[in-house]
Amino acid sequence: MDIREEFLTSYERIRDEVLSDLKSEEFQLPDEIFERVRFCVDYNVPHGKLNRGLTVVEAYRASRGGPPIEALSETERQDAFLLGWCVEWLQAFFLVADDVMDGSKTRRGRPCYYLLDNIGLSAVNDSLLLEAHIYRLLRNRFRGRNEDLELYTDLMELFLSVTYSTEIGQMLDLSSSTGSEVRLEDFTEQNLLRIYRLKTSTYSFFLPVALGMRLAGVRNAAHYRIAREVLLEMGIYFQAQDDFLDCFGDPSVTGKVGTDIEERKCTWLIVEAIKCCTSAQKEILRTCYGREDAACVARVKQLYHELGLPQRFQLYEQKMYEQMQQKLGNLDADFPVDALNFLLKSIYKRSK
Ligand code: GPP
Ligand code: MG
Ligand code: MG
Ligand code: MG
Repeated sequence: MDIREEFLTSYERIRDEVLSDLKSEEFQLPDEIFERVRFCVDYNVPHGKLNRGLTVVEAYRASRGGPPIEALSETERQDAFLLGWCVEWLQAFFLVADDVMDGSKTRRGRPCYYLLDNIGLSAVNDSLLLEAHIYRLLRNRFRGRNEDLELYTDLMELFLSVTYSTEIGQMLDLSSSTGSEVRLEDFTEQNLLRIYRLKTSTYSFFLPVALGMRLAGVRNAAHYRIAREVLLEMGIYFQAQDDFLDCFGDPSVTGKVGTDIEERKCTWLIVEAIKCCTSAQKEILRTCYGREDAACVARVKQLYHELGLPQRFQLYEQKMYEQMQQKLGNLDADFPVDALNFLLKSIYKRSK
């Protein structure tokens, strides 16, 4: 079994650990509600690409000097898998809530959770439940571990602080959609990078690697600082791809239909368009960007084509990839470099 398969196999046991809590004296849940929690978890947690979860495992292995997975003890493996799934749970929490906020229709090739019959806005509470599961799992597994007394609080601290960054990032992401008029002057590179760093890079890139490092016992603050710097940059590249795919990706591959133009989001594409458009083209953007109208959306996409954005994106992607490779090449050997390479490879030229 390879690591991905083994990681996937560990899912049901971890889910049952969360659910068994609900059968205890404390909750005494009726079967119907219990089944609903199970449905929420099964619908939202295990169907992604699993890059974030697997990165925890890879970062743990690399921080331990790169032993093959079979050389780790059962406890070591299960701890790394559990933390990997906690990141997937965090992702599920964010995506359920994000799809409500972005008015999205599909996710991972299926209807968004909030659009299912009998779910609706109770998806908001379900997203909060998914978040709470993370802290139940961490407590069950790590509280009071004698061989590393600070492990539990360090792990909680990481999840809490990263969640806070993401929520602030989401607030910035949503802020361009408010008001009746589009504010093209807000679509600057500086704003874009701040949104990317906060809403995506921190939880998708820094968190999985930091968890793996911490589980392996890395305590040197400078190591986390340097890893953070490289990882935040990788996340910027990743979110630029996400923005590109929102407009130009194939929904049958990405599993989601884009809403960024209608939702008036600050994206890589709009920032790039504003950098290179004429004042006449800018007027088209002022009239058409951020409108819930198919003809306006089509006009914006056409303009993106006229400005050669798909080609510009290819150049950007190549430049970022080379820059990242160089940065990884310059890292000290005692960094989890293999895990960072794994991450970079898994996102380079991605189509989903
Ligand atoms: C990605 O934005 C960012 C998130 C999913 C973080 C959401 C944060 C919350 C606090 C809810 P996106 O909207 O571009 O993602 P997608 O394209 O997958 O909808
Ligand atoms: Mg969003
Ligand atoms: Mg979204
Ligand atoms: Mg997106």
